[in-house]
Amino acid sequence: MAPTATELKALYEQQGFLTELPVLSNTELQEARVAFAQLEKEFVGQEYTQYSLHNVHLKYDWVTRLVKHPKVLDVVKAILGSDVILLDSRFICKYPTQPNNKGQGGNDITNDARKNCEVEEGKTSGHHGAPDKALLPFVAWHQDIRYWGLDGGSVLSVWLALDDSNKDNGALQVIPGTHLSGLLPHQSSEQPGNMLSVNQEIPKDLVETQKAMLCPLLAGQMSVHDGFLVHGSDPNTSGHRRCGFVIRYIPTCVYPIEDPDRPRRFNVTVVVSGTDKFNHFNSISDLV
Ligand SMILES: O=C(O)CCC(=O)C(=O)O
Repeated sequence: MAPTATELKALYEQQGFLTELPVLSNTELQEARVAFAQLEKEFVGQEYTQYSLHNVHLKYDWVTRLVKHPKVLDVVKAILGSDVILLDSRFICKYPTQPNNKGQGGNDITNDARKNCEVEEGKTSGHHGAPDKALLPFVAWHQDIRYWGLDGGSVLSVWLALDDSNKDNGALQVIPGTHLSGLLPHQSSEQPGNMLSVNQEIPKDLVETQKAMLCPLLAGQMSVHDGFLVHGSDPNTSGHRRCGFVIRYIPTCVYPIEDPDRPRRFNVTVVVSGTDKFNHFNSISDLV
């Protein structure tokens, strides 16, 4: 039996995340994967599609449908309440670094990926033709709230899988319960390959990696996590793409902090459920 909204909220508040939540039907998943493959053709080169497809829900109807998907919003509302703002969205794609002989459509290693691996190999001491893991894209341990600079509540991130996501292709990892630890210090990562926009990471001695939990997903499922939850992900060392669509939502009571070191701009906020009594953001009127 599917958990009730109250059960989902209680579990989220206890662990700081939920995982393996079903969202897309087979047809919806297929549509999304075909449409994403189209974007990969349009924006030739993985440099772009791995992290730069940012807020494209404003441009493509199929992405708009994802950020407003009833199964996504049902979970978001169960946790945040009925008045919800969509803050941001981004595709995060880790491309294969090994050949995939099975041939699985969008998951196939592309010629670009092969070329990238060869370039990396040339630079590294990787042996047996394998790229050096230390140079591959990964996501350093961090808390989303540090990046967003919000107060009065937290941000909720949805991680919606377009591909199966597992240990080998670098699924999301979380440290359960850390959403209750408050804001931890962040620094610039010294390890090359951190995909995060401002290269932030929590110093290693503050992360209890022995408590880390992998969140594998089947394509079409999502996980959700709290902005204070410590999370990250390892490189993709497999022959399969790992593409996720990350959507950030906030309750309308949340507001931006004044941070002279890094002023933030919130240009695309939009109320996706209920009403906004607070008007902390200059939200756009609606999505198409
Ligand atoms: O895609 C990943 O591996 C990390 C995603 C992430 O950091 C996030 O959703 O906040």
